[in-house]
Amino acid sequence: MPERTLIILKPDAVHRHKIGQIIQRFEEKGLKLVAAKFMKIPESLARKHYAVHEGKPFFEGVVKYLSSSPVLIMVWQAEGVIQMARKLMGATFGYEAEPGTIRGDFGCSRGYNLIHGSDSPASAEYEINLYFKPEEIFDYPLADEPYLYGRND
Ligand code: IDP
Ligand code: MG
Repeated sequence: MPERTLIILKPDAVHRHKIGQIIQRFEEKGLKLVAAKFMKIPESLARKHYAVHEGKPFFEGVVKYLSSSPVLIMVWQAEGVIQMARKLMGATFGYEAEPGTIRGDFGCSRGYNLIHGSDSPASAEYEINLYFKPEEIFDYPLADEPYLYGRND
């Protein structure tokens, strides 16, 4: 199975009406959406999501941020999708993210940064399992897959 990554459009993306523009970047890239869910993440689940950051000075703040308001949670699939999504997102905060990236184009805050994306295959697996049951994820052939993912050699 091709690689999968967990993407969350965080509360500020929803409040700032950026959902459509952000999803457009993933679609334009040719990545495949295989699951989606709009929900308010309970604080206990946000703590599990950011467990790797427990004890850091920003931990309580980021848990509060993620669980403060509904978010759009998605799984995107493609070979190499984890790194591709991280490149589309840009550096952690908009004030330092490159123009052309989601965080670089849509914000300059040092706190609110619009989007979460898994940073490794292990964290992708952990994070996808936090939000989705296997039967909530749908793989299917895209009509343009031979052109999107194919080689001609
Ligand atoms: P990432 O989202 O680019 O992977 P991480 O270092 O994994 O960045 O941090 C997770 C989240 O925690 C960030 O997206 C951001 O919302 C928040 N965060 C990280 N570092 C800081 C900080 O120094 N101050 C405030 N919030 C932070
Ligand atoms: Mg991270």
